[in-house]
Amino acid sequence: TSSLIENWTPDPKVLSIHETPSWWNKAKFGIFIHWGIYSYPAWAPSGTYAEWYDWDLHSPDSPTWNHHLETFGKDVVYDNFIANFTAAKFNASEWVDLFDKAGAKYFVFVSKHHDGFALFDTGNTTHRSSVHLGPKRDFLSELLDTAKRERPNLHRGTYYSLPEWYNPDYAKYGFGSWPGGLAHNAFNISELESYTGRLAIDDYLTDVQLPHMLDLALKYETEIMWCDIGGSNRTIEFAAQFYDHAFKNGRQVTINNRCGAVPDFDTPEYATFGSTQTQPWESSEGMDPFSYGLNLATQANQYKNGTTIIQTLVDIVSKNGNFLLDVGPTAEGDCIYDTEYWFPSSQELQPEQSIRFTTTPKTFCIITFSRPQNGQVAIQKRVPILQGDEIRLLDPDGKRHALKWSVDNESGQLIIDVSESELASGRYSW
Ligand code: FUL
Repeated sequence: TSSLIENWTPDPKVLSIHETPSWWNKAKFGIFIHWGIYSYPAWAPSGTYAEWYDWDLHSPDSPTWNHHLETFGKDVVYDNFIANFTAAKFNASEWVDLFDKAGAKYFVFVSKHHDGFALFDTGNTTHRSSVHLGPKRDFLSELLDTAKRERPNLHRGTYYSLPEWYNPDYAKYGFGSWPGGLAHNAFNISELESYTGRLAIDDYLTDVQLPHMLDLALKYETEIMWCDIGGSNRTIEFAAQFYDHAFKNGRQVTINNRCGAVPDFDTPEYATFGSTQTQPWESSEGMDPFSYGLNLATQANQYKNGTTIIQTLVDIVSKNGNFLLDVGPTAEGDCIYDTEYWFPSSQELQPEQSIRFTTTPKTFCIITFSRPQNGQVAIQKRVPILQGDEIRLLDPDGKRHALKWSVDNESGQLIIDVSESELASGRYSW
């Protein structure tokens, strides 16, 4: 693939030929981790992101503002929560073990969100990090080193927010309605005073953003640069060095579409496409109905259950996408990894039946979301099954059951008889 080209130059035309590596195309399922200062207050009104706590705190009389006053009082500012972010129980081995058991092939760790608090060593660009403040630990290196050592097949990615909401050094690049450090918080305490860990620098892009991104790529050796927001950036310079370094070290890496330039893949958020896409894409969402960061206001029964998660994964994979889930579910099945989407897609065939298809060079996979009625699975249109092919039930324990099947000559409908299978006996739960 294009990842194998050497001598990348900071030229958008050259960089635009880069594409997602084959490991990423095959991986299908990843875990996204939103974790930071916001994990302590961990609160948002239903339907909004809890990792936006500090933003919502700047909106007088908002639900978050009122919640904050009642819970913590007006003298507590967001940066006071750095002391509460102790991460005392963090154990990188347990995390990578859980990702692996959940069936994930990669993970994306939020290394710095819009609040500007980094979970990696920001050296002397800023001291607003978990290495300089609070727990005094480099969580990114703990996680990536452990994954490299203990789960070498698990690919490692980093989310990085290009802008920072309240960093005064970002102000001149102000992005949309983002104040870039000019705002005061809801209690009228100057963020200039409370933006802990900021050092004197000349230019945010040159002295903070680009060095951070290069550190993530060259020192921490991230395999996915998952930027957020875009806006002003030095991504062209970054990408050339990122790809060159990876090539020299025999690795294949990728960047998403939020770095402001030269994207490899799209990133719909809490959303999926209605049909197959020929461009690579990855949909992300939390297990929470509408938050990536932990939201204590969400009830346990509101979280997505295993069935929903697996059906979302199957739906996305059948349309040529990857699924990046914000916490760890259990997922099984070898009709997911290393597969390709089948064109024409399942959706154009039988939306009402909730049947999805994926393929490998040797196998055509038919996945149904609901228990077959009358002991039969009926596929309305022609699918690539030929006389002499065997259709088998895929069993999570690895056993294989051959099923009887026939094709109606006139309609071309494929009828699979599942009446004598474990599928009909109810051993599978839906
Ligand atoms: C968005 C952010 O604003 C959200 O908080 C979250 O990180 C999501 C993945 O990207 O743009």
